[in-house]
Amino acid sequence: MRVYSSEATKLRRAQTELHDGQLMAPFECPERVDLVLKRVRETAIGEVVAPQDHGLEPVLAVHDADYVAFLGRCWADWQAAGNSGEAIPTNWPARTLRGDRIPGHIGGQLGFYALGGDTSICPGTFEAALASKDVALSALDHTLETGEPSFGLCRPPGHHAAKDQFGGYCFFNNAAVVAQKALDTGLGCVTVLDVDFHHGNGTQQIFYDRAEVLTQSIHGDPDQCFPYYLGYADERGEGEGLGYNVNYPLPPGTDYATWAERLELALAEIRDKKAELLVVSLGVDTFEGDPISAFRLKSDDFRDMGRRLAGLGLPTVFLLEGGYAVAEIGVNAVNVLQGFEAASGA
Ligand code: OKP
Ligand code: ZN
Repeated sequence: MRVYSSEATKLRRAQTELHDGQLMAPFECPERVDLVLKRVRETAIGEVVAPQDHGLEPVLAVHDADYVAFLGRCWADWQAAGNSGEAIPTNWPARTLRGDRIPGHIGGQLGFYALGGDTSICPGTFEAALASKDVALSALDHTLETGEPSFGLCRPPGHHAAKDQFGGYCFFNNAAVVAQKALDTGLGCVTVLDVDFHHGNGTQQIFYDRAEVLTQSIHGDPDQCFPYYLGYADERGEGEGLGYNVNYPLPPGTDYATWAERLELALAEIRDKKAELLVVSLGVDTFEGDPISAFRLKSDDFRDMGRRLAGLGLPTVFLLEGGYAVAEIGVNAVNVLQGFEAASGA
């Protein structure tokens, strides 16, 4: 298996996260990259390669141009407005206000382009997000060229990022960028399977009315878990995309036996729709020790997850999403990759 990683993904080092009423040190920190990389090296799961610069075009294929431009200038504008702290949105075009105006003030723009207040923008954020999508796209290139599986050590993560909104620690939707790029190189049907604890709302939104990308997510029930306002079982896609989005919400406390039943349903759906490429949004925050999540997967369960994924026999790109039990994040992520390799005889 080929592994892609970039030092530039660590350029974002936010100081603040507004979490459950407290301003604290962010869970999504650059140390996550080093911990996964350390385990990748210990296990020699694959050669670690730096990504190629893929430019903005593949990002603009799934995100709005005004949103991308906003991310590029946000920190400078926030500073120019006289703010000393990090850029944290505090006001939104909520249901009783107008959603069709983009205010001139950076504070108003921040709320317009944010889907939550959990993700502070700081110096290096745009640069790290660019590096993260390059890691993802380079992993895709390798898998399309060789048929071998790849692992993109993406950071910041991507699955919460919508066409024109950041949040949930995500800026560019790496999995969506990769899926769209795969279609643009000639594939007919791609699937994104999101195994992160949190619903992949951004990926769902981006492909909701399209049949070329089957999007599925197994996650904490949004009735109880972030992102709260999307990820319910009755969201099945619309128009041509009807039937091409499947959500598997599960209650807090769910263990691997129950989780794996949903995984089997998702795998059957992928076979049924005849997907040609599997993109795994690989969050390992389903781990029992994760500080912000509530499933009960054990480290060995991640190996079994990899084994089941390999059963599809598809070209596969793994992209890191969440996982915040920093001591175990490397073991759990690499366990998925090892289980996959062992089962595919690669
Ligand atoms: C990012 B990823 C709930 C606050 C939710 C944001 C969680 C972002 C998760 N009290 N905070 O999917 O791992
Ligand atoms: Zn998550």
